[in-house]
Amino acid sequence: MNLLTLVQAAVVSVTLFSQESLAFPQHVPLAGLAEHEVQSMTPMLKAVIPPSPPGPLKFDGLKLVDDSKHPWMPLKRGDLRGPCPGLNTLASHGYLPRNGVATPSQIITAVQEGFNMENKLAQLTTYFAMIGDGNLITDLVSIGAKTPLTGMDPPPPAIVGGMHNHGTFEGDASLIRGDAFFGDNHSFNQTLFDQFKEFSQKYGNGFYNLTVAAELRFHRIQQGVATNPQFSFFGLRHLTAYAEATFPASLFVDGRKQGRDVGQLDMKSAESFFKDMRFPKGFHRSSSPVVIAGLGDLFAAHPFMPGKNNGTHVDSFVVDDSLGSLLDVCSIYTGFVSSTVRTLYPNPTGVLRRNLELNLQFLFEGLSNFGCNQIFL
Ligand code: HEM
Ligand SMILES: *[C@@H]1O[C@H](CO)[C@@H](O)[C@H](O)[C@H]1NC(C)=O
Ligand SMILES: *[C@@H]1O[C@H](CO)[C@@H](O)[C@H](O)[C@H]1NC(C)=O
Ligand SMILES: *[C@@H]1O[C@H](CO)[C@@H](O)[C@H](O)[C@H]1NC(C)=O
Ligand SMILES: CC(=O)N[C@H]1CO[C@H](CO)[C@@H](O)[C@@H]1O
Repeated sequence: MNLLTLVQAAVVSVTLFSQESLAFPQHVPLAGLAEHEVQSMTPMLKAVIPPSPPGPLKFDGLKLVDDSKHPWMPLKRGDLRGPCPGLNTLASHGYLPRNGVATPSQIITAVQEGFNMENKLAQLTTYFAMIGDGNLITDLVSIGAKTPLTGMDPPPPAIVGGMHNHGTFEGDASLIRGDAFFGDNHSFNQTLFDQFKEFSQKYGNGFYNLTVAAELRFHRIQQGVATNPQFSFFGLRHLTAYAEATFPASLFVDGRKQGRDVGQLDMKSAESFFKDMRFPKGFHRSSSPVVIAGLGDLFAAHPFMPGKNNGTHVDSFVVDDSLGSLLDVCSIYTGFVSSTVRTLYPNPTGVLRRNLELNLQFLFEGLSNFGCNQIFL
């Protein structure tokens, strides 16, 4: 994003709407801004103290979630959707605000309620995204930057930022979305979805399961190395890329499935989530809280270490685990806080600093199962 333009736009909007600070989009990320840029934006932001994240569900069993209180609705002008098919679906059913802008607490509540994602996993994932892509002063993050709607007149406004910022959480080698290098890092890509179906046919007898996930995950990495000179598979992305590949086999499978059908996602349901951002009709969430299962097996099937192509040439991949690797989740956390966060927020002061510290605390608490050493700013 062009930071200068953003700050100039901010200054113009404060001049034009001096009584209306909320005219300025409150979810614009602050990551990557210089101290003076944050300062010129701060008066336009409604500062809050971020609350502690919600705990586990009271009832965490099987439940119809495609219910009458949460009807699917098509996108309206200005609604934001992004690279996560899970969050997109939750927004289109009203488990998240339908405009796609939410607080971390709303996201944690929604992924638990709608998909039965386990509490600590939800907390960890959400705060990685919030710290990387959200507005820490207002406690808001957008699940994407731009609505994928086409053919609207006038075209929807392009708002910078949110979860399809490239390189913080969103990254290369996604299963059904292209790499940012190719110009579109967020839209559903039919060619890639056809490949998803082809792999599900070949390795899963028509269903996506963890065997398919291992093969497709590896194949998308190889495609990136071979076609994208800027291919980056590094730090947090090493963990998220493998973790996300397991989600369709766990979170997108109807919780009523039993026996051999558990962990097998049919292609009609897959298309409903990925393409239409919609629960299959009558969808029931998982019958128990979902943790990342099978991550070790997925990696072991085709171990691929973190690293990058060199920026100018394909097939120039060099291993680089200086920001950690999923072999040790704590190393990813340490790399994220001590390097990524310090680069994104070079000199946080005032409310930004207080809120960053609180968000880092919530992130760390999300890791409580891993026994990592806490890193402070
Ligand atoms: C807990 C909060 C969550 C956050 C902050 C989050 C965020 C994201 C982001 C930023 C991406 C893009 C990464 C990339 O591929 O470049 C992503 C991908 C993905 N997410 Fe989520 N997500 C969350 C929960 C969920 C849930 C509950 C599900 C499933 C029900 C889910 C399923 C997926 C899948 C399958 C992908 C990979 C898409 C692909 O490879 O094309 N996520 N998520
Ligand atoms: C979808 O992905 C394929 C394979 O990476 C690519 O060739 C194509 O240009 C992409 N399509 C769009 C519409 O971005
Ligand atoms: C995936 O499906 C294939 C074909 O039915 C099967 O051989 C394999 O064991 C399944 N893998 C898992 C993890 O369920
Ligand atoms: C990238 O790698 C290629 C060989 O794979 C090399 O010719 C090129 O000079 C390298 N570029 C940089 C910027 O290191
Ligand atoms: C940095 C990057 O590549 N991000 C791009 C993601 O996709 C949107 C929409 O195409 C672009 O505006 C961003 O520049």
